Amino acid sequence: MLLTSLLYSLIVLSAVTSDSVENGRARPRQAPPPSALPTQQQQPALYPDRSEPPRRNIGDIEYRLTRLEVLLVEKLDNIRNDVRDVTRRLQALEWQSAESQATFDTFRSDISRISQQVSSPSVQQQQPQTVSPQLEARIDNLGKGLQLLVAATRGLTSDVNGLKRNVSILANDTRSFLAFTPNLVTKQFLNNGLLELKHHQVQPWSDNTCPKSDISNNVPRNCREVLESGQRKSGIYRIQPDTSTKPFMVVCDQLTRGGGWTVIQNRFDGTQDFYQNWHDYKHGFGNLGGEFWLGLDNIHQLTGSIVNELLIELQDLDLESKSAYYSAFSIGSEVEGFPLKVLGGYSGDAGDSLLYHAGSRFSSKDMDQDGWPEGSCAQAHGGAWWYRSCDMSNLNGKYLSGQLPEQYIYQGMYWGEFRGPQYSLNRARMLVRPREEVSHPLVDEIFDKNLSMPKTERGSS
Ligand SMILES: [Ca+2]
Repeated sequence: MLLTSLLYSLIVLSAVTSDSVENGRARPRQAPPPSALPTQQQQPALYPDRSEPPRRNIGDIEYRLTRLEVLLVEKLDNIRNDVRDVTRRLQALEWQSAESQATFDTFRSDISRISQQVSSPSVQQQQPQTVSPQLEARIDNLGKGLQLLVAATRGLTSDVNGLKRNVSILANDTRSFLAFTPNLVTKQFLNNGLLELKHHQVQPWSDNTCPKSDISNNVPRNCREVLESGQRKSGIYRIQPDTSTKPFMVVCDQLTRGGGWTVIQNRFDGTQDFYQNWHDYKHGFGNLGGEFWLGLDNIHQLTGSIVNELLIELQDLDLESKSAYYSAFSIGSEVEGFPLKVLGGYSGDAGDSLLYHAGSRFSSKDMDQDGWPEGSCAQAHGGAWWYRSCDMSNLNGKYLSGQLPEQYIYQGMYWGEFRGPQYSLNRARMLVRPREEVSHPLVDEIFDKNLSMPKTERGSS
């Protein structure tokens, strides 16, 4: 019965998707192959009701995703508890079995001793009348006890063997489940799908809700649109994302990796102090022609409603350059704490030192939203970042240049996987760009079945 419940747990888990919960840290996942995707029949709850407004559906899907994640964690805990329970029982049974074997051996030696006494001629001759019935009764009792013991031992042995079999089946199931896990649809993938959905929803509604950007002044929404409009030179441009109430200036990089990048952070000589307060990090600071931080509000406008990719370029004092690329990147709103809400799969040669921060809210020296209850990571490490408790990267840290004394560890503008936390880099640049349209059977299915949005309208504007 125990095994049945465990297998049931595994089956339930197979229907649930989530990031790995190992070490409490999220891991990036590649989008699964189409064959590994659950069919619509397996996950009907993910598809919102066609009659409801799309935005409410997205909220509903997000809510369900969170619930699925919670369910997964609970199920994993249950499985761990069950495995512990089975192991305990197994040990108890083995101990009982050994004890029974010992008792059995004692009985056997008792019987053989008594048998010798009975068969001994001297005993038979000396007390043939009185001893014989007592001994017979005792032998009889011992024999019965022995039979019971043998039966009990056999039962115990078969129980132990059965349990061993169950445990080995469970171990196999767990192994195959873990092997299958990477193929499941991940929460990350669904989040990307949701962001994509939001992106697509903007167009049919823009006539009513966002007429300013598209119709009145025709300002490009991001550097990618600047590039598509024929502006192929890198430089400062005016853009206005759909959700922004007014246009703002940004630096567009139209050369790197095909161009279309909006630079959100740039540091290369230390002239701009980055140890700023919340207000500055929210609105941005510095000089677009030099070192600057674009501002969390603007970064949220750029990445909050369409799927962006993130490119981080780094250089050390030996002028060795490395980069880290993340296939998806989104910053939540101020109300949410400007969290690093979405971070897609990493690639590059700098190493991944940002995934650790995924999901964390942004903290500055005067706004502690980190995961360190006893102190402020921003104050301790001299920066402002999506600190957890605390960091594996700190690109808004102090501009200290090169290898640092022990007491400055974690405080420089560092990237853990590149030169470690005791090395302050020479250059750092962060760029975002709307991603090419995501095409995936699941996303397509969500569009086709629930939005009833003609495909021809999607590519327009
Ligand atoms: Ca804290």
